[in-house]
Amino acid sequence: MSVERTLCIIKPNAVEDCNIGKIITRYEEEALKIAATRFAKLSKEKAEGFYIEHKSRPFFGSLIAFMTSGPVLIMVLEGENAVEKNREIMGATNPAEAAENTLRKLYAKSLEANAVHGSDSLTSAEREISYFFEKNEIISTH
Ligand code: IDP
Ligand code: MG
Repeated sequence: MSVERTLCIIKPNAVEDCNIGKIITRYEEEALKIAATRFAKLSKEKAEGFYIEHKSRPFFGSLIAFMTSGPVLIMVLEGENAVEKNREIMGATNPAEAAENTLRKLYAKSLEANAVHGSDSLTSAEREISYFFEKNEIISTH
């Protein structure tokens, strides 16, 4: 295992429901530390670029409307095996299929409003981190 960085977004439903604190606490308990963060309301263009891989999917328009519906907390998380670890902590995309005690099981409202985003590979993590943060905004925790 090695120290990795992954991109996490606390999505609008979890911000609206005041679950930011509980979600960050969970990451800290699991040894994923914040290396960069920004509170933002995404523009349509920024959200579309972020989810570009899903552009042809039927849910794309609705997903962009949801992701721009309210503020989000964007974070770079750093720690051992961070990419896979965050996917485990988040749980399955569909909260109905997410394991007990995962963030999506605990805080999702629906398949779309599923509380958190996490990069799905190291390659995605690199793209997603540089999509939101300049190098000098990321502060190594290790
Ligand atoms: P992931 O977030 O677990 O990586 P992806 O397949 O990359 O899942 O989908 C990106 C996001 O799009 C999901 O987190 C969810 O918010 C939304 N989404 C995925 N599939 C559907 C769907 O079938 N209907 C509505 N929204 C969806
Ligand atoms: Mg994904």
